[in-house]
Amino acid sequence: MFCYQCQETLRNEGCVAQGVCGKSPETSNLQDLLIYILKGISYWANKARELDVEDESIDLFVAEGLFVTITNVNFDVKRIARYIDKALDKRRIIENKFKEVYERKYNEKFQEKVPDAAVWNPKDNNEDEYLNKAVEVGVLSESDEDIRSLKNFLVIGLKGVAAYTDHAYILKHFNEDILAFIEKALAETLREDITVDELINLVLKVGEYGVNAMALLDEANTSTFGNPEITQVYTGTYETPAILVSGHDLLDLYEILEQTKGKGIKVYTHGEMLPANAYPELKKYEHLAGNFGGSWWKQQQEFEEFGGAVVMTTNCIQKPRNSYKDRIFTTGLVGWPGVQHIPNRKKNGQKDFAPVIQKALEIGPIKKRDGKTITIGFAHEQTAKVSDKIVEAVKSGKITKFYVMGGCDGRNKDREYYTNFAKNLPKSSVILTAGCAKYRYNMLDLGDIDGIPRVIDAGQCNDSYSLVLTALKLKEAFDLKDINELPIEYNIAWYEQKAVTVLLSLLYMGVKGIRLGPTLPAFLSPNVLETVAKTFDIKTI
Ligand code: FSO
Ligand code: SF4
Repeated sequence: MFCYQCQETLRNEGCVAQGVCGKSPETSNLQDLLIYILKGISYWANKARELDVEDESIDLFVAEGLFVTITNVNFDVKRIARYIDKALDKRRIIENKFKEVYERKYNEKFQEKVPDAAVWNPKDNNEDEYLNKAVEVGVLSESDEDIRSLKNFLVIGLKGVAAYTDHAYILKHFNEDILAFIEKALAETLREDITVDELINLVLKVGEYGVNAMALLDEANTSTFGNPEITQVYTGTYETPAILVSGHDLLDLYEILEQTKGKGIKVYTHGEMLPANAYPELKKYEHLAGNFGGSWWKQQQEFEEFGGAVVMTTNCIQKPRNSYKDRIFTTGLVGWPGVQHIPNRKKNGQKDFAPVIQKALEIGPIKKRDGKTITIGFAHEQTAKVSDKIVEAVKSGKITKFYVMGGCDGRNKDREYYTNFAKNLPKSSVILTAGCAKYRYNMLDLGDIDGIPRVIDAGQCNDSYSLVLTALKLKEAFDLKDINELPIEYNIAWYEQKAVTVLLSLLYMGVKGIRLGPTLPAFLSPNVLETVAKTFDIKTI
């Protein structure tokens, strides 16, 4: 295996024998092969699109396949192997569709030279063959360091676009253009003659589609669950049966809330699900009782302590301890070998969370714990409502600076920097945050400025889109030409690939001078890093 897609990669070089995240070499290699076949699907899907043939279910499958390979989503070798089976089927379907139309149109067979990813097939679909092929097609199979770096930068950025788009599709909000771009970019990585400049342009284009994907998801979330409202969230627990829901999938939480109505169960959010408490159509459920715990990397201890049933809806799952292995469930694209999985919804139906509910009732009341209350819900609509107040506070000098501190949290010791940074900011500054990075400072009691909290929490990492809208509104309010003239500094923490997409989206919006930490991505070769740093004035922490 060789994997260097996340911030915790070994020695900031690459995981080679076992992932720091817990990924086994088999899982890692099969994920490489899955991506390879997704590129093959994309090759045919692009060709087909040129002849006006489209199959949105295949395009969506490509996005899902990428999502499966994001850090801490799926560790289950068997499930990844089944995704590869499916990918080969899908590839066959789109290849045949394309060839049929081609032959009809040109009256001859399609005879171009086709890349291996578009034609490779195992002899009898067995996992050993998959594993043998996988070692040929991993990250290091590209020999040129800069091309390798850029191709991986591209695929990593696409993973975030794919995840956000998939979330929106689950809520029935569609944008075929985004899926087409994902496939176009993936297919380009198969071109042997692709240049550094072409790849750089594609990487930057990911930022544009990152913004589109986040906008699509924002529309999907807000039109389904309403616009987030400023909300006080309790962080303690009550003595009742309980379910803790982690990850990013709001529809899963909604269905759990529906199915637990009147059953005496309280439902709590964890990690990136915290922002759900601010959506009107979710907060209306009285048994949505608050948030328990912090960011993903504390889950082993927190899930153990929690005591009730736990559902992981997306990333970031860690190896479940034996103490809670029988009361944790995965759903959607998440997988851990041996952990009970709640299957997907059937057409127009809900997922069946009965096994989770049964488990929560079987366990009975969890321990009562006291907790503090935190303020959330500052997505763009709410922030716009108080924008006059904010502008006023800036004009009068009560607010001197904004710090955008979104992104991810992680285990790295150096991340204490973010807590200290937040603590030591002048009292006249305001932090704008989104993503699980917020857990480094959202319980610090940093106070408020004339009623404006000093930590403005827009939501999940994808709600960084909200922060960008807020910045654009401020630019308008102050009648500035350039977003970089605002009194805003960007200090972004990254861990997994969605944060890379967010970073590229900020660059696309024209933001310069971003600080990125706690370390710079290992997948950037020295030359690529120099180019990106120079062009966008990216700095370290
Ligand atoms: Fe965090 Fe994990 Fe939202 Fe990520 S829970 S690290 S960027 O998956 O998605 O912020
Ligand atoms: Fe290593 Fe991160 Fe890859 Fe896991 S996802 S194997 S920790 S680089």
